[in-house]
Amino acid sequence: MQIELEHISDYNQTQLEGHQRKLSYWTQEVAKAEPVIQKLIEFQVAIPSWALGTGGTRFGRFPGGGEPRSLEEKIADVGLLHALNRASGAISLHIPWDIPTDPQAVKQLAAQNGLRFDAVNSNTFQDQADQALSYKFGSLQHTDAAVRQQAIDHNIDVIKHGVELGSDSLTVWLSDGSCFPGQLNFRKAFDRTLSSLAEIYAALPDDWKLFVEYKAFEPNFYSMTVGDWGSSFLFASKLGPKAYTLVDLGHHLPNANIEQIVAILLHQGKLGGFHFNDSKYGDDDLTVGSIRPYQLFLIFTELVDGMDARGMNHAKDLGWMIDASHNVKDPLEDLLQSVEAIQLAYAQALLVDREALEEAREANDPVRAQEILQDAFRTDVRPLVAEARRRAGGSLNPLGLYRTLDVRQQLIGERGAKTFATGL
Ligand code: AOS
Ligand code: ZN
Ligand code: ZN
Ligand code: ZN
Repeated sequence: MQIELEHISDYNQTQLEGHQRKLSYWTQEVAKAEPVIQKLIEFQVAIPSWALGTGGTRFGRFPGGGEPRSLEEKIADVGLLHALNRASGAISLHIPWDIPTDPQAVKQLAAQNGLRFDAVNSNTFQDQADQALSYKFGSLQHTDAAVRQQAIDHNIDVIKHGVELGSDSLTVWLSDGSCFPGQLNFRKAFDRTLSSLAEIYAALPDDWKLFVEYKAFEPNFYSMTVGDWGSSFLFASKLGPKAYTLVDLGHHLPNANIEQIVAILLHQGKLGGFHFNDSKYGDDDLTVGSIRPYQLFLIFTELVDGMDARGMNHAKDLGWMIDASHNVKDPLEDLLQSVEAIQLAYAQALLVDREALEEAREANDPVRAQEILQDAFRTDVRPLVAEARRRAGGSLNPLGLYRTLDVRQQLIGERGAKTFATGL
């Protein structure tokens, strides 16, 4: 299945009149609209290789068919997304689920699809068939030095795979922790994790970054060794300048003020990247923006403000990635929705009148401050996002074209109705 340029242009032609009508408001506001459109065109969100299939839940899995069966097919899927929205130009791989047999060929395939390789992810939360020692009681924190060494070696191997593909960052997410009070010596677990991470850090190429991802709970439900931004920040600070905290939106205790966390990390130069998703209760799986779009907007407002304050490039200086899992939706449709939600929040954040906001803050005027933020949040920026896509060569309505072309049915025809994508 390929999405041809003429598919895009024919479909866009059918949408053009309506699009231009919606865009006409912005033709009066060109000074505001143009910079937003330009920034949107540059902004790319990486797709994780493990989100292309139906992961299901621990209770069951209801595969939708036509899922990618190999790394090549995963790249092809991300290529489809990128052809539709021109905003998914990167893929994040997971080792060992995605070990390339022929890295050169894989690199070439990605390039043909207009994709680059985002952060590579290690896996010490499962035991692999050929593995000597078990991670049942942790990996980098383990009481047994041999288990720690095995996990360190794995991470170094992941870096090597990443180097071959042209990736420039490693994300370490650890399931390490404990299930019951008393099980773990917190101080020893911290020290062991730190010294293991230091060995991985030492193996990083000069231009690489190490992202330390935190998670409040799951799969360990009593304690997680990298359980919050504080511990991640500590690890990253002690490791050195190439280590950063990675924020996964779904990894906080309920109602955490994520925008404040983001603001402080960014202010300290220690925010490295993002895993976008949404959650209602304690999950980390739902479509971005499906539950708390205002929170997403507030986070982006801090991101834009904090990055500008540090002179950072929005498109390049942080790792932007989706991390979600699918149960009842077509994963590709869900990912299109997630990317769009991210773009909308980003565009709205770009519209915030930050000068006026700062004045309201200095004048202790919370009403005015709230009005300024909500004014941006309540602006319909969908025409701007669509226009950015159109100018970049994508579809005015990616989901609409995906359905018009019956992409899933085509993939089922090519790959079969019963497919199993490796991953969560
Ligand atoms: C787990 O909850 C984390 O979000 C990880 O970032 C990710 O889902 C995992 O590494 C995928 O294997
Ligand atoms: Zn390997
Ligand atoms: Zn994550
Ligand atoms: Zn997660």
